[in-house]
Amino acid sequence: MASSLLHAAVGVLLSCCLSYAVSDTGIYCPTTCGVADYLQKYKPSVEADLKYMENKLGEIANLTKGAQDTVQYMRDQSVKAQKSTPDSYLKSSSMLDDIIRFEKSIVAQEEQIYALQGILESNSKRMLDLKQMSIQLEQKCKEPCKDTVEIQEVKGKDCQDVANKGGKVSGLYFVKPQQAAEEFLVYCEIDNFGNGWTVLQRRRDGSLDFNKNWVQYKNGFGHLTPDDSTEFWLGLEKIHKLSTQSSIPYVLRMEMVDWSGVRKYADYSMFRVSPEQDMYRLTYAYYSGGDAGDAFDGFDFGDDASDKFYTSHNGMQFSTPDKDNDKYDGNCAQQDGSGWWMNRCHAAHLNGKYYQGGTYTEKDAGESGYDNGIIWATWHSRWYSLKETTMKIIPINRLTGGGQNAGVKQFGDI
Ligand SMILES: [Ca+2]
Repeated sequence: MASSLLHAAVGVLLSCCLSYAVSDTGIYCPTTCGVADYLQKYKPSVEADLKYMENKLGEIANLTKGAQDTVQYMRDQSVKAQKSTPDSYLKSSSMLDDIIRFEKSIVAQEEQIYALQGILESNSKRMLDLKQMSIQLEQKCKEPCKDTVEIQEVKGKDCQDVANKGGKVSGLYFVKPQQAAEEFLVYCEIDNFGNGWTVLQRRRDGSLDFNKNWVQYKNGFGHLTPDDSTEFWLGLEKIHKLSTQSSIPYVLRMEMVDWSGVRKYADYSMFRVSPEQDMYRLTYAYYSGGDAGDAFDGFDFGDDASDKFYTSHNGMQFSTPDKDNDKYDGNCAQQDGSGWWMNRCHAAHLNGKYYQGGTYTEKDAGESGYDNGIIWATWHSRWYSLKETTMKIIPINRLTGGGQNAGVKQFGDI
């Protein structure tokens, strides 16, 4: 018990958290400091266990000592008896039998004593190991506690606010939108011009499965890292709180990289996501620029005259495999295995399935056979899945007067 707890504790302590999980419940995984606190909390009970074991070992040692004394006493008595017994009596067979039996029992007792001594030694060794581990842990816990994941100290209501308040580097920051009950962690992309982008979504390498349910899309999933190396969906509730907090509207920028390394973007002004009662509906005023084309406005795939109308996204509610809010008889999100502002179904789909290499087929798309990749139809075909994406927002006034280009340059740093 004591040893297994200690082993586990050492293991946890040494494998520190390198990133923050955006979990279903919105709880982040513990930091190194958190683990240290946990160890401190359980230290007294572990020490009590150790003390208890030490006492028990002491008792065993005493018992063994007692047995040794008894054997010694019996040996002494035997010698004495041999010396004081007349020869005639020794010849008596019954007396000899007694002595032989007596000697045998001494041998048996000695064997038991050896066995006990063996156990005692191995227990003492274990005790020593435990004590050493305990000392190691104590020293570790006395070291000044520093989180492995670096979180910047500046806070704000979004990343632009953070940048305005002196946040100079990209990384993890706590933000608290005006209507939010609690602050939460975000990745802020801050460039040399003082632009502070709040990142909502990140695809990099397909390491994160985007086939999630309503609650997961609501609360967010994946991991945030200070070096922006991991995939995540920040969560609709946070996106709603961020995008609707200010009288200054936001621009949503979709940044994408294809498998040839080409980077393109599309900007949408006055981006907002409505509250959950309205199923986190997407609205924006207009496509305000970019070289990736306006896929959010739908795309004429050539299948049907109404293609463009039914693949536009402005005004759509959010759908997940378990919550169908789309304009289709079936369930787009279920067919595609993703959450998105589905129409019937899409021309832009950045939460789609990750396909290594980009090109995929109806067969690859599985049972439904529909295009379910990471799609931006005004740039690449719907049977081409993009390599990297970023969805991020910034107050609209930052993009007037050259800020826009600065943002694109910043993207080149990845
Ligand atoms: Ca439907």
